[in-house]
Amino acid sequence: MRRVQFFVTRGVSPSSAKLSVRLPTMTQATASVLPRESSSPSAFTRDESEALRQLFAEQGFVVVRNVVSPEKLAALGQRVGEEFERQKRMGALMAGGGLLAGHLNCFPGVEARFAYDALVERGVIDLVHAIFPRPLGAPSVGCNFNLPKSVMQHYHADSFFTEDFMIVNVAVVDTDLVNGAIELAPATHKKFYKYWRFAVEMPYRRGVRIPMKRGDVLIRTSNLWHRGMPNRSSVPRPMLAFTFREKSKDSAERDPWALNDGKVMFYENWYRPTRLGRLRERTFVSAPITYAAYRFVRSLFGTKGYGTTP
Ligand SMILES: O=C(O)CCC(=O)C(=O)O
Ligand SMILES: [Fe+2]
Repeated sequence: MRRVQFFVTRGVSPSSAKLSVRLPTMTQATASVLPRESSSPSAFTRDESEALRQLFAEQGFVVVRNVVSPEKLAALGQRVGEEFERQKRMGALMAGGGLLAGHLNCFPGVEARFAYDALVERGVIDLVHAIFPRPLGAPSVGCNFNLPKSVMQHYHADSFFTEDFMIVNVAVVDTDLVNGAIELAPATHKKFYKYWRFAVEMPYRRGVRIPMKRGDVLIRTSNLWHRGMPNRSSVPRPMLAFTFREKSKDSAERDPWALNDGKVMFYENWYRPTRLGRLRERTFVSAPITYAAYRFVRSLFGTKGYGTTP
């Protein structure tokens, strides 16, 4: 299936001085660019918020520039990286679970709280609530930890279509085409694609890469198809991920920072750290076409083979 995974790479210009709303076309970058001065902690105006809401409805994501302190993020990235090295040395990491493909999940620890506070202060969290059609619960706190020499992920959505949620990514390092800026397929959140239909209709031909500076924010719906890209640099690429799901009546408020006693933790992403999981992961890393074909066939039958089911 990789044969048909041709994609277009386009940058996103951060140069616009004011809110620019660009709707998706074949030739333009589709990310909204909203640079904000670090000296102005104000939230969005009503007009800005409405414009971003509309843009989000159209393309399934928006980018807000320069939200979180780059200095604090640099220190956080350093700590998370050191913790990864320490756990690796001690043999404390799981076997597989994304380690072979180079895409891990992590909990960035309670020390990442300043990033969430900045999102609140700058009105990003209010915007997320304004965008989502139903009341949202407390956030979950996570992070993608992408290793040097990681491979290209297959295109996927992060949720089953009817169980969509909101994702707020914060770039912890400058992220570009070298260390693997995420690729998004704009507007693919509007339709329920099974993997085979996604492969046949090829909406990824309008795929866009989203380079981000440390402190920039990407807001996206879990229904938007996307893929993590190879990290060809020599250092890991961490990206914070705050996720917001629909508020459920019976769930008690939990402290999202209390996970693992507030300490940094690395855990599986996509592949299970089991024998079968490692087999699948090895198959994907060494023969992505075989694996994509497997997903294609699986998605033809029954309920398997959507975005998140490997
Ligand atoms: O690393 C990235 O840019 C995205 C990773 C991703 O989409 C995932 O692991 O689900
Ligand atoms: Fe994903």
